[in-house]
Amino acid sequence: MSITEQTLSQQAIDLENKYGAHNYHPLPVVLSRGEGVYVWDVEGKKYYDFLSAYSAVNQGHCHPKIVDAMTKQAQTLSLTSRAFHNDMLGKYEKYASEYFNFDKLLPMNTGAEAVETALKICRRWAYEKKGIAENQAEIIVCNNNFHGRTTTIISFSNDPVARNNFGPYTNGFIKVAYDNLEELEAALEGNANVAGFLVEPIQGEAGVYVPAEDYLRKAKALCEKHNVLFIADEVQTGIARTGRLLATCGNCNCENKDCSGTPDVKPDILILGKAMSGGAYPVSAVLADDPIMNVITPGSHGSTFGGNPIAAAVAMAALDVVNDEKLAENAYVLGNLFRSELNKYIENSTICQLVRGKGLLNAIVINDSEESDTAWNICMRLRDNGLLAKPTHGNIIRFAPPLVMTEAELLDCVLIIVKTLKEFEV
Ligand code: IF1
Repeated sequence: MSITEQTLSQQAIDLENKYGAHNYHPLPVVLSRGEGVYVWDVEGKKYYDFLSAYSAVNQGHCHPKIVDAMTKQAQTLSLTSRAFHNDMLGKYEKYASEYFNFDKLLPMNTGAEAVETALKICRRWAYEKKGIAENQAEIIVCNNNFHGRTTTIISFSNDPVARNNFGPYTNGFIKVAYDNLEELEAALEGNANVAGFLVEPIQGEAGVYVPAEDYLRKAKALCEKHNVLFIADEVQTGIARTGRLLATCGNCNCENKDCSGTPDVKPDILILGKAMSGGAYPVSAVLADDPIMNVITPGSHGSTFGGNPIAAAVAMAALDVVNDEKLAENAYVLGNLFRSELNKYIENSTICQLVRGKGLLNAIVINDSEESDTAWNICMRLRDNGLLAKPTHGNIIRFAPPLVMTEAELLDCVLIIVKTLKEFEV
């Protein structure tokens, strides 16, 4: 790397530091191009992307079909607001509703907005359908959840970094332990004011925590028993990431061999974001059947950009790619390969304790305290060795490559990861 090239990266970092709010602590790498599973920095160095923009880029960077749909629509009609109809929205709503097997879709832009939308739908349903008294509705959430950054959503977070000094907080939430049916049942039992249960099928931010095999199905059954809406936040787990179209898999149209034996869980409200657009554009959505979605009436909810023609065109292309390229199946096969290959190394490793995950949403646990900087240092070395990943919660490193990866590429990545971990063995 020459001195002038070095300044390119540093210049970009300095600009962000001086003029940007300091709400992130990025790995020091400045990217300027992406294609498929690869990204390049401003110095031209090529990396495997093992974050995929937090699972937004499942279809790979700059997928030509998605880029093509986006540019064509951008040249035709970009935004009308919902004050008028546009000729793309209905097509997209039909396409996505059928794709995920729900009656209706409500379009938003970011994941947090979609979560907020689901909470509002749930509360309305509680008052207008379930008959809960005004302002008494409660929604059960899980400890260590991550659902976004709005004031209401952080109100039910227990992460002090996300929450502190942003009060006063929104009321009406009950916390239970994740992957714990007894606590869920206790919270439902004898409380007629519970309207919903909001859950991540796999907790991402908590460190890719996969619940017991029957947790979601039994949690859904408990919700049904108590007339409570089961709300699945699949912003991160959805769209083929975990080896199935959805981690809850209400209407699985992927072609996994293992799906037949696995019970389906159809959420009452499904929340999607991120990979709905393959990372090309902010597209999120809430899906539900008519008896629930129809509580939303004109003027009660909306968004200037939600359901705009570009978003509609992009999302249809992005969902097409998931089917055309069998991404759920690829994530399933490569995920199993990834964990089994890493486990061969972990058996005799002192630095890495464990790999866990589903499909291509995985994490390794580094054998050091949560406060140590070992995981960060490993990510810096992975970067030097051509692979980009980021620690979550101190000693955990998340691995979530684009789902368009080939087996040969995945094995190459395993070599890089193992080689890097070896440099940290004590
Ligand atoms: C950031 C984590 C991932 C999400 C679920 C809603 C949202 C997210 C299950 C909100 C967002 C992000 C946002 C990102 C970090 C990130 C993340 F590390 F925090 F946990 F993906 F793993 N529901 N997840 O995971 O979606 O409003 O951001 O579109 O930088 O905060 P959003």
